[in-house]
Amino acid sequence: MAQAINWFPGHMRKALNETAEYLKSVDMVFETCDARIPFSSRNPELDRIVGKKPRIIILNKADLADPEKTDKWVSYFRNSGTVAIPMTANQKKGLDKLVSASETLCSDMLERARERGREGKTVKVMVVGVPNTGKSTLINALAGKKIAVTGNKPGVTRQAKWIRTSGILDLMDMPGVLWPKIATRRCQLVLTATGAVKSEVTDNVEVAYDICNLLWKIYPSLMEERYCVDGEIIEGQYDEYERFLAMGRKKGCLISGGRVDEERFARLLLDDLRSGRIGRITLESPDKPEG
Ligand SMILES: Nc1nc2c(ncn2[C@@H]2O[C@H](COP(=O)(O)OP(=O)(O)OP(=O)(O)O)[C@@H](O)[C@H]2O)c(=O)[nH]1
Ligand SMILES: [Mg+2]
Repeated sequence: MAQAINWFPGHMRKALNETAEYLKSVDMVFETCDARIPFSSRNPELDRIVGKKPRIIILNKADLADPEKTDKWVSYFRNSGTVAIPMTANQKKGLDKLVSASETLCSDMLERARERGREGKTVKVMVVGVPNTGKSTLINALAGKKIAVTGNKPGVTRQAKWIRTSGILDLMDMPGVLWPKIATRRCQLVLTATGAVKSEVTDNVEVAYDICNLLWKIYPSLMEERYCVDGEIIEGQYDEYERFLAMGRKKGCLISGGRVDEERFARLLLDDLRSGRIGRITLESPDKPEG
């Protein structure tokens, strides 16, 4: 990305400090990540802070991800000793599995509480993760009502907030956080393209162009289907920039003189990707996490 992006604004540092502080008073952590990028959407700073506290990884937005790769990620996490559950929080899919996995993970604690006569002991869960991965949506789904504010952009939740459910879980909604040094350009790209970074601070054309090239490598047939109805744009026939322009032309993103409106096409492509119109895609595999 050409311009300098502050990946870690002040409110995220504050939220990360609060995570460390509040962690002491919770029993368990739900860490949401984006099922399309389970590697890049896990925050190493959060991982360090959460440490050995019982946690469940939630592969959210599973409806947008490639199901075969999601299965591979679940096995990968299982083999490394962590429970991971695919979820589509906005359709309430995966909730039962999550609740029963939480009960299993906290069964000793609940048993000890029962022995001491505390039948109604709840499990206190802190919900953390990078921005826009569906933390607040998940909490609303578990609570069965819209209490937490949600939104189709990163940075919606700004303050920690406890939300009770009618079941055994009490949930703390946390603001989404990134980390100061996002090591690779690829990681920056996929976080931006999937919507974890504010689009106002990024260059849409640059992000769309780079993600477009990546998608052509990983999912050529989905790209061909969505953008080249008559098979005119075939990989190899154009160089990458010509292909990008040809796709824009095909979608009718033109300005006077017949030139391609790159900004308009970039927004269209990013919107297609974020809303699943290209198809179910996962940009990272456990055996090759960085693609
Ligand atoms: N397709 C899809 N969209 C989802 C899913 N879960 C949440 N969303 C959408 O993702 C967007 C972000 O959801 P939020 O719950 O606000 O995300 P958040 O993690 O709380 O975001 P911050 O508070 O900004 O960190 C909203 O538009 C939700 O409707 C899902 O499983 N699938
Ligand atoms: Mg939120």
